[in-house]
Amino acid sequence: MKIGFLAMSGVRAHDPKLLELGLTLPGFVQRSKVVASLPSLGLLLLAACTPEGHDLRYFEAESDHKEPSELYRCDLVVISTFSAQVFEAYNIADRLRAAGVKVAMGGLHVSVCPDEAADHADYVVVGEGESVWPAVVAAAEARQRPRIFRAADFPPVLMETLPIPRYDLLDARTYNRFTVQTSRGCPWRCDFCASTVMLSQRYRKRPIDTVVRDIRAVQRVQKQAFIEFADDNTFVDKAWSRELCRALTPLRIKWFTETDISVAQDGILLDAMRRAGCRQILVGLESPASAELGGIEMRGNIKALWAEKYRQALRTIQGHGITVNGCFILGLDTHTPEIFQQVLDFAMDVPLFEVQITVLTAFPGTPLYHRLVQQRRILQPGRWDLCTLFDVNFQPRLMSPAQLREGLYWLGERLYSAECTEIRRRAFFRGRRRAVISAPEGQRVMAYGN
Ligand code: B12
Repeated sequence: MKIGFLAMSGVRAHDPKLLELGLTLPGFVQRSKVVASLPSLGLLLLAACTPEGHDLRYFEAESDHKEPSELYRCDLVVISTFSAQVFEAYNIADRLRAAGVKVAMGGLHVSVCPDEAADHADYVVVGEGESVWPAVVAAAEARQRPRIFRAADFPPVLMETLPIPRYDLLDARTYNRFTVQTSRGCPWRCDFCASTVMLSQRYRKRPIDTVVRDIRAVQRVQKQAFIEFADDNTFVDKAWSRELCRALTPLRIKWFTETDISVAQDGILLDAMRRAGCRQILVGLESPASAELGGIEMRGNIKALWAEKYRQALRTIQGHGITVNGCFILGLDTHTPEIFQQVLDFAMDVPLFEVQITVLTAFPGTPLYHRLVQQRRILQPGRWDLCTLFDVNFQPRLMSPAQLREGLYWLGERLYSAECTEIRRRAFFRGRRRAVISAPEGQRVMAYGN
């Protein structure tokens, strides 16, 4: 069969004012532009799990109606879904099926809404794809009737046996970053999280030599690749993390990852990360003060515990020459309209090299979603296209939706202004010079601002 793997590319947002601001404020769009050119790791892994004898092609569609015409010449098209793009994906799937092409759909969204997806795809897959995928291919080859496949009915996906993603299917010139995974899941389980936890509840690390193997595969398609680890929380296990960094160092790559704030407590690890090419970590701070964070995770309560030390911890990390992209969620149940000023003050005080502000988003399948449905606080139920992290689609507890929206604009305009961005960035480079000069191997350094 000719099998087409279709990734939806680009970023999504609907709020017209935000789009307008995004055009003029580099901070809103800068990271979006960078990440928007990432290929789909999930599809490249599925391609690697495809039984021999098929002709495999990788495609991207920026939106509905932008799907390449070659897709219509495939026997089977595989579409990976996130909530924000799922209606576009359904439209494309409907057109493909009308043209006689079989369609298989999987990914985060359809894993929690399989019955909805069954109206648009021949084969819908719930959960991680690697073990179940060969059975889907066989079903399509035998032109079997539509059905829902559940990963839970197949052998568990083992981190030890993950194949090398088929980076070789990519036209490498299109991408400035490539994703590799070192782990799946996160032990803390925030109630709003709609990431890998939608597929499997367990936190699992990969054998380090297989991570190195995958990076070498990326380097074969693009020598100077920037790597983005598509992890939920890379540095949970500090001893394993130090070992990982030691293994990455000789590869001479530059990389970015997502992790929790506890890396700040391990100066040896921070040094190892820096040496291994870590350029930035993205940390979900969510809110500046402890009182706003209680109970946000279902296990650990680590954000509330760390919040008292957030400033110090962030300065320590940045003092080691690793920039932090600090993420804040606006509209938590504890947030009043004062939160916007508080986030601005916090970001400028640390100061954070990069800041990401998003609005609380109830992705289907999350505990947050169930709570808001029960409390009748979803404004437009079923509008998955508003699950962009930027569009307000719920009734905040201590402010109105309009106040939340206005606050987002207000904060974005200030935080990402040329002046504020310059202040935040300059401080990092000053602090970094000092850290590099004064940091003895493995020791914590005097951080910027102390
Ligand atoms: C890389 C990434 C992107 C890339 C995606 C590149 C691409 N084309 O796929 C880009 C930058 C384009 C992107 C965009 C967006 N993203 Co994003 N992104 C991520 C990130 C960091 C990693 C995803 C990843 O690679 N996972 C690893 C792979 C292996 O897992 P996977 O894709 O789920 O695939 C597995 C299974 O789902 C399954 N599978 C998937 N498809 C199929 C199909 C079949 C047939 C089968 C059998 C199995 C199967 O098998 C795979 C292997 O097990 C996650 C956060 C995170 N830490 O996970 C957010 C995340 C996925 N993104 C998110 C969001 C909200 C967005 C945006 C809406 C943001 C915005 N406002 O624009 C847009 C969506 C627009 C779009 N184009 O789809 C949310 C999605 C939540 C949800 N449930 O929908 C996440 C979880 C982040 C978050 N904060 O919550 N993103």
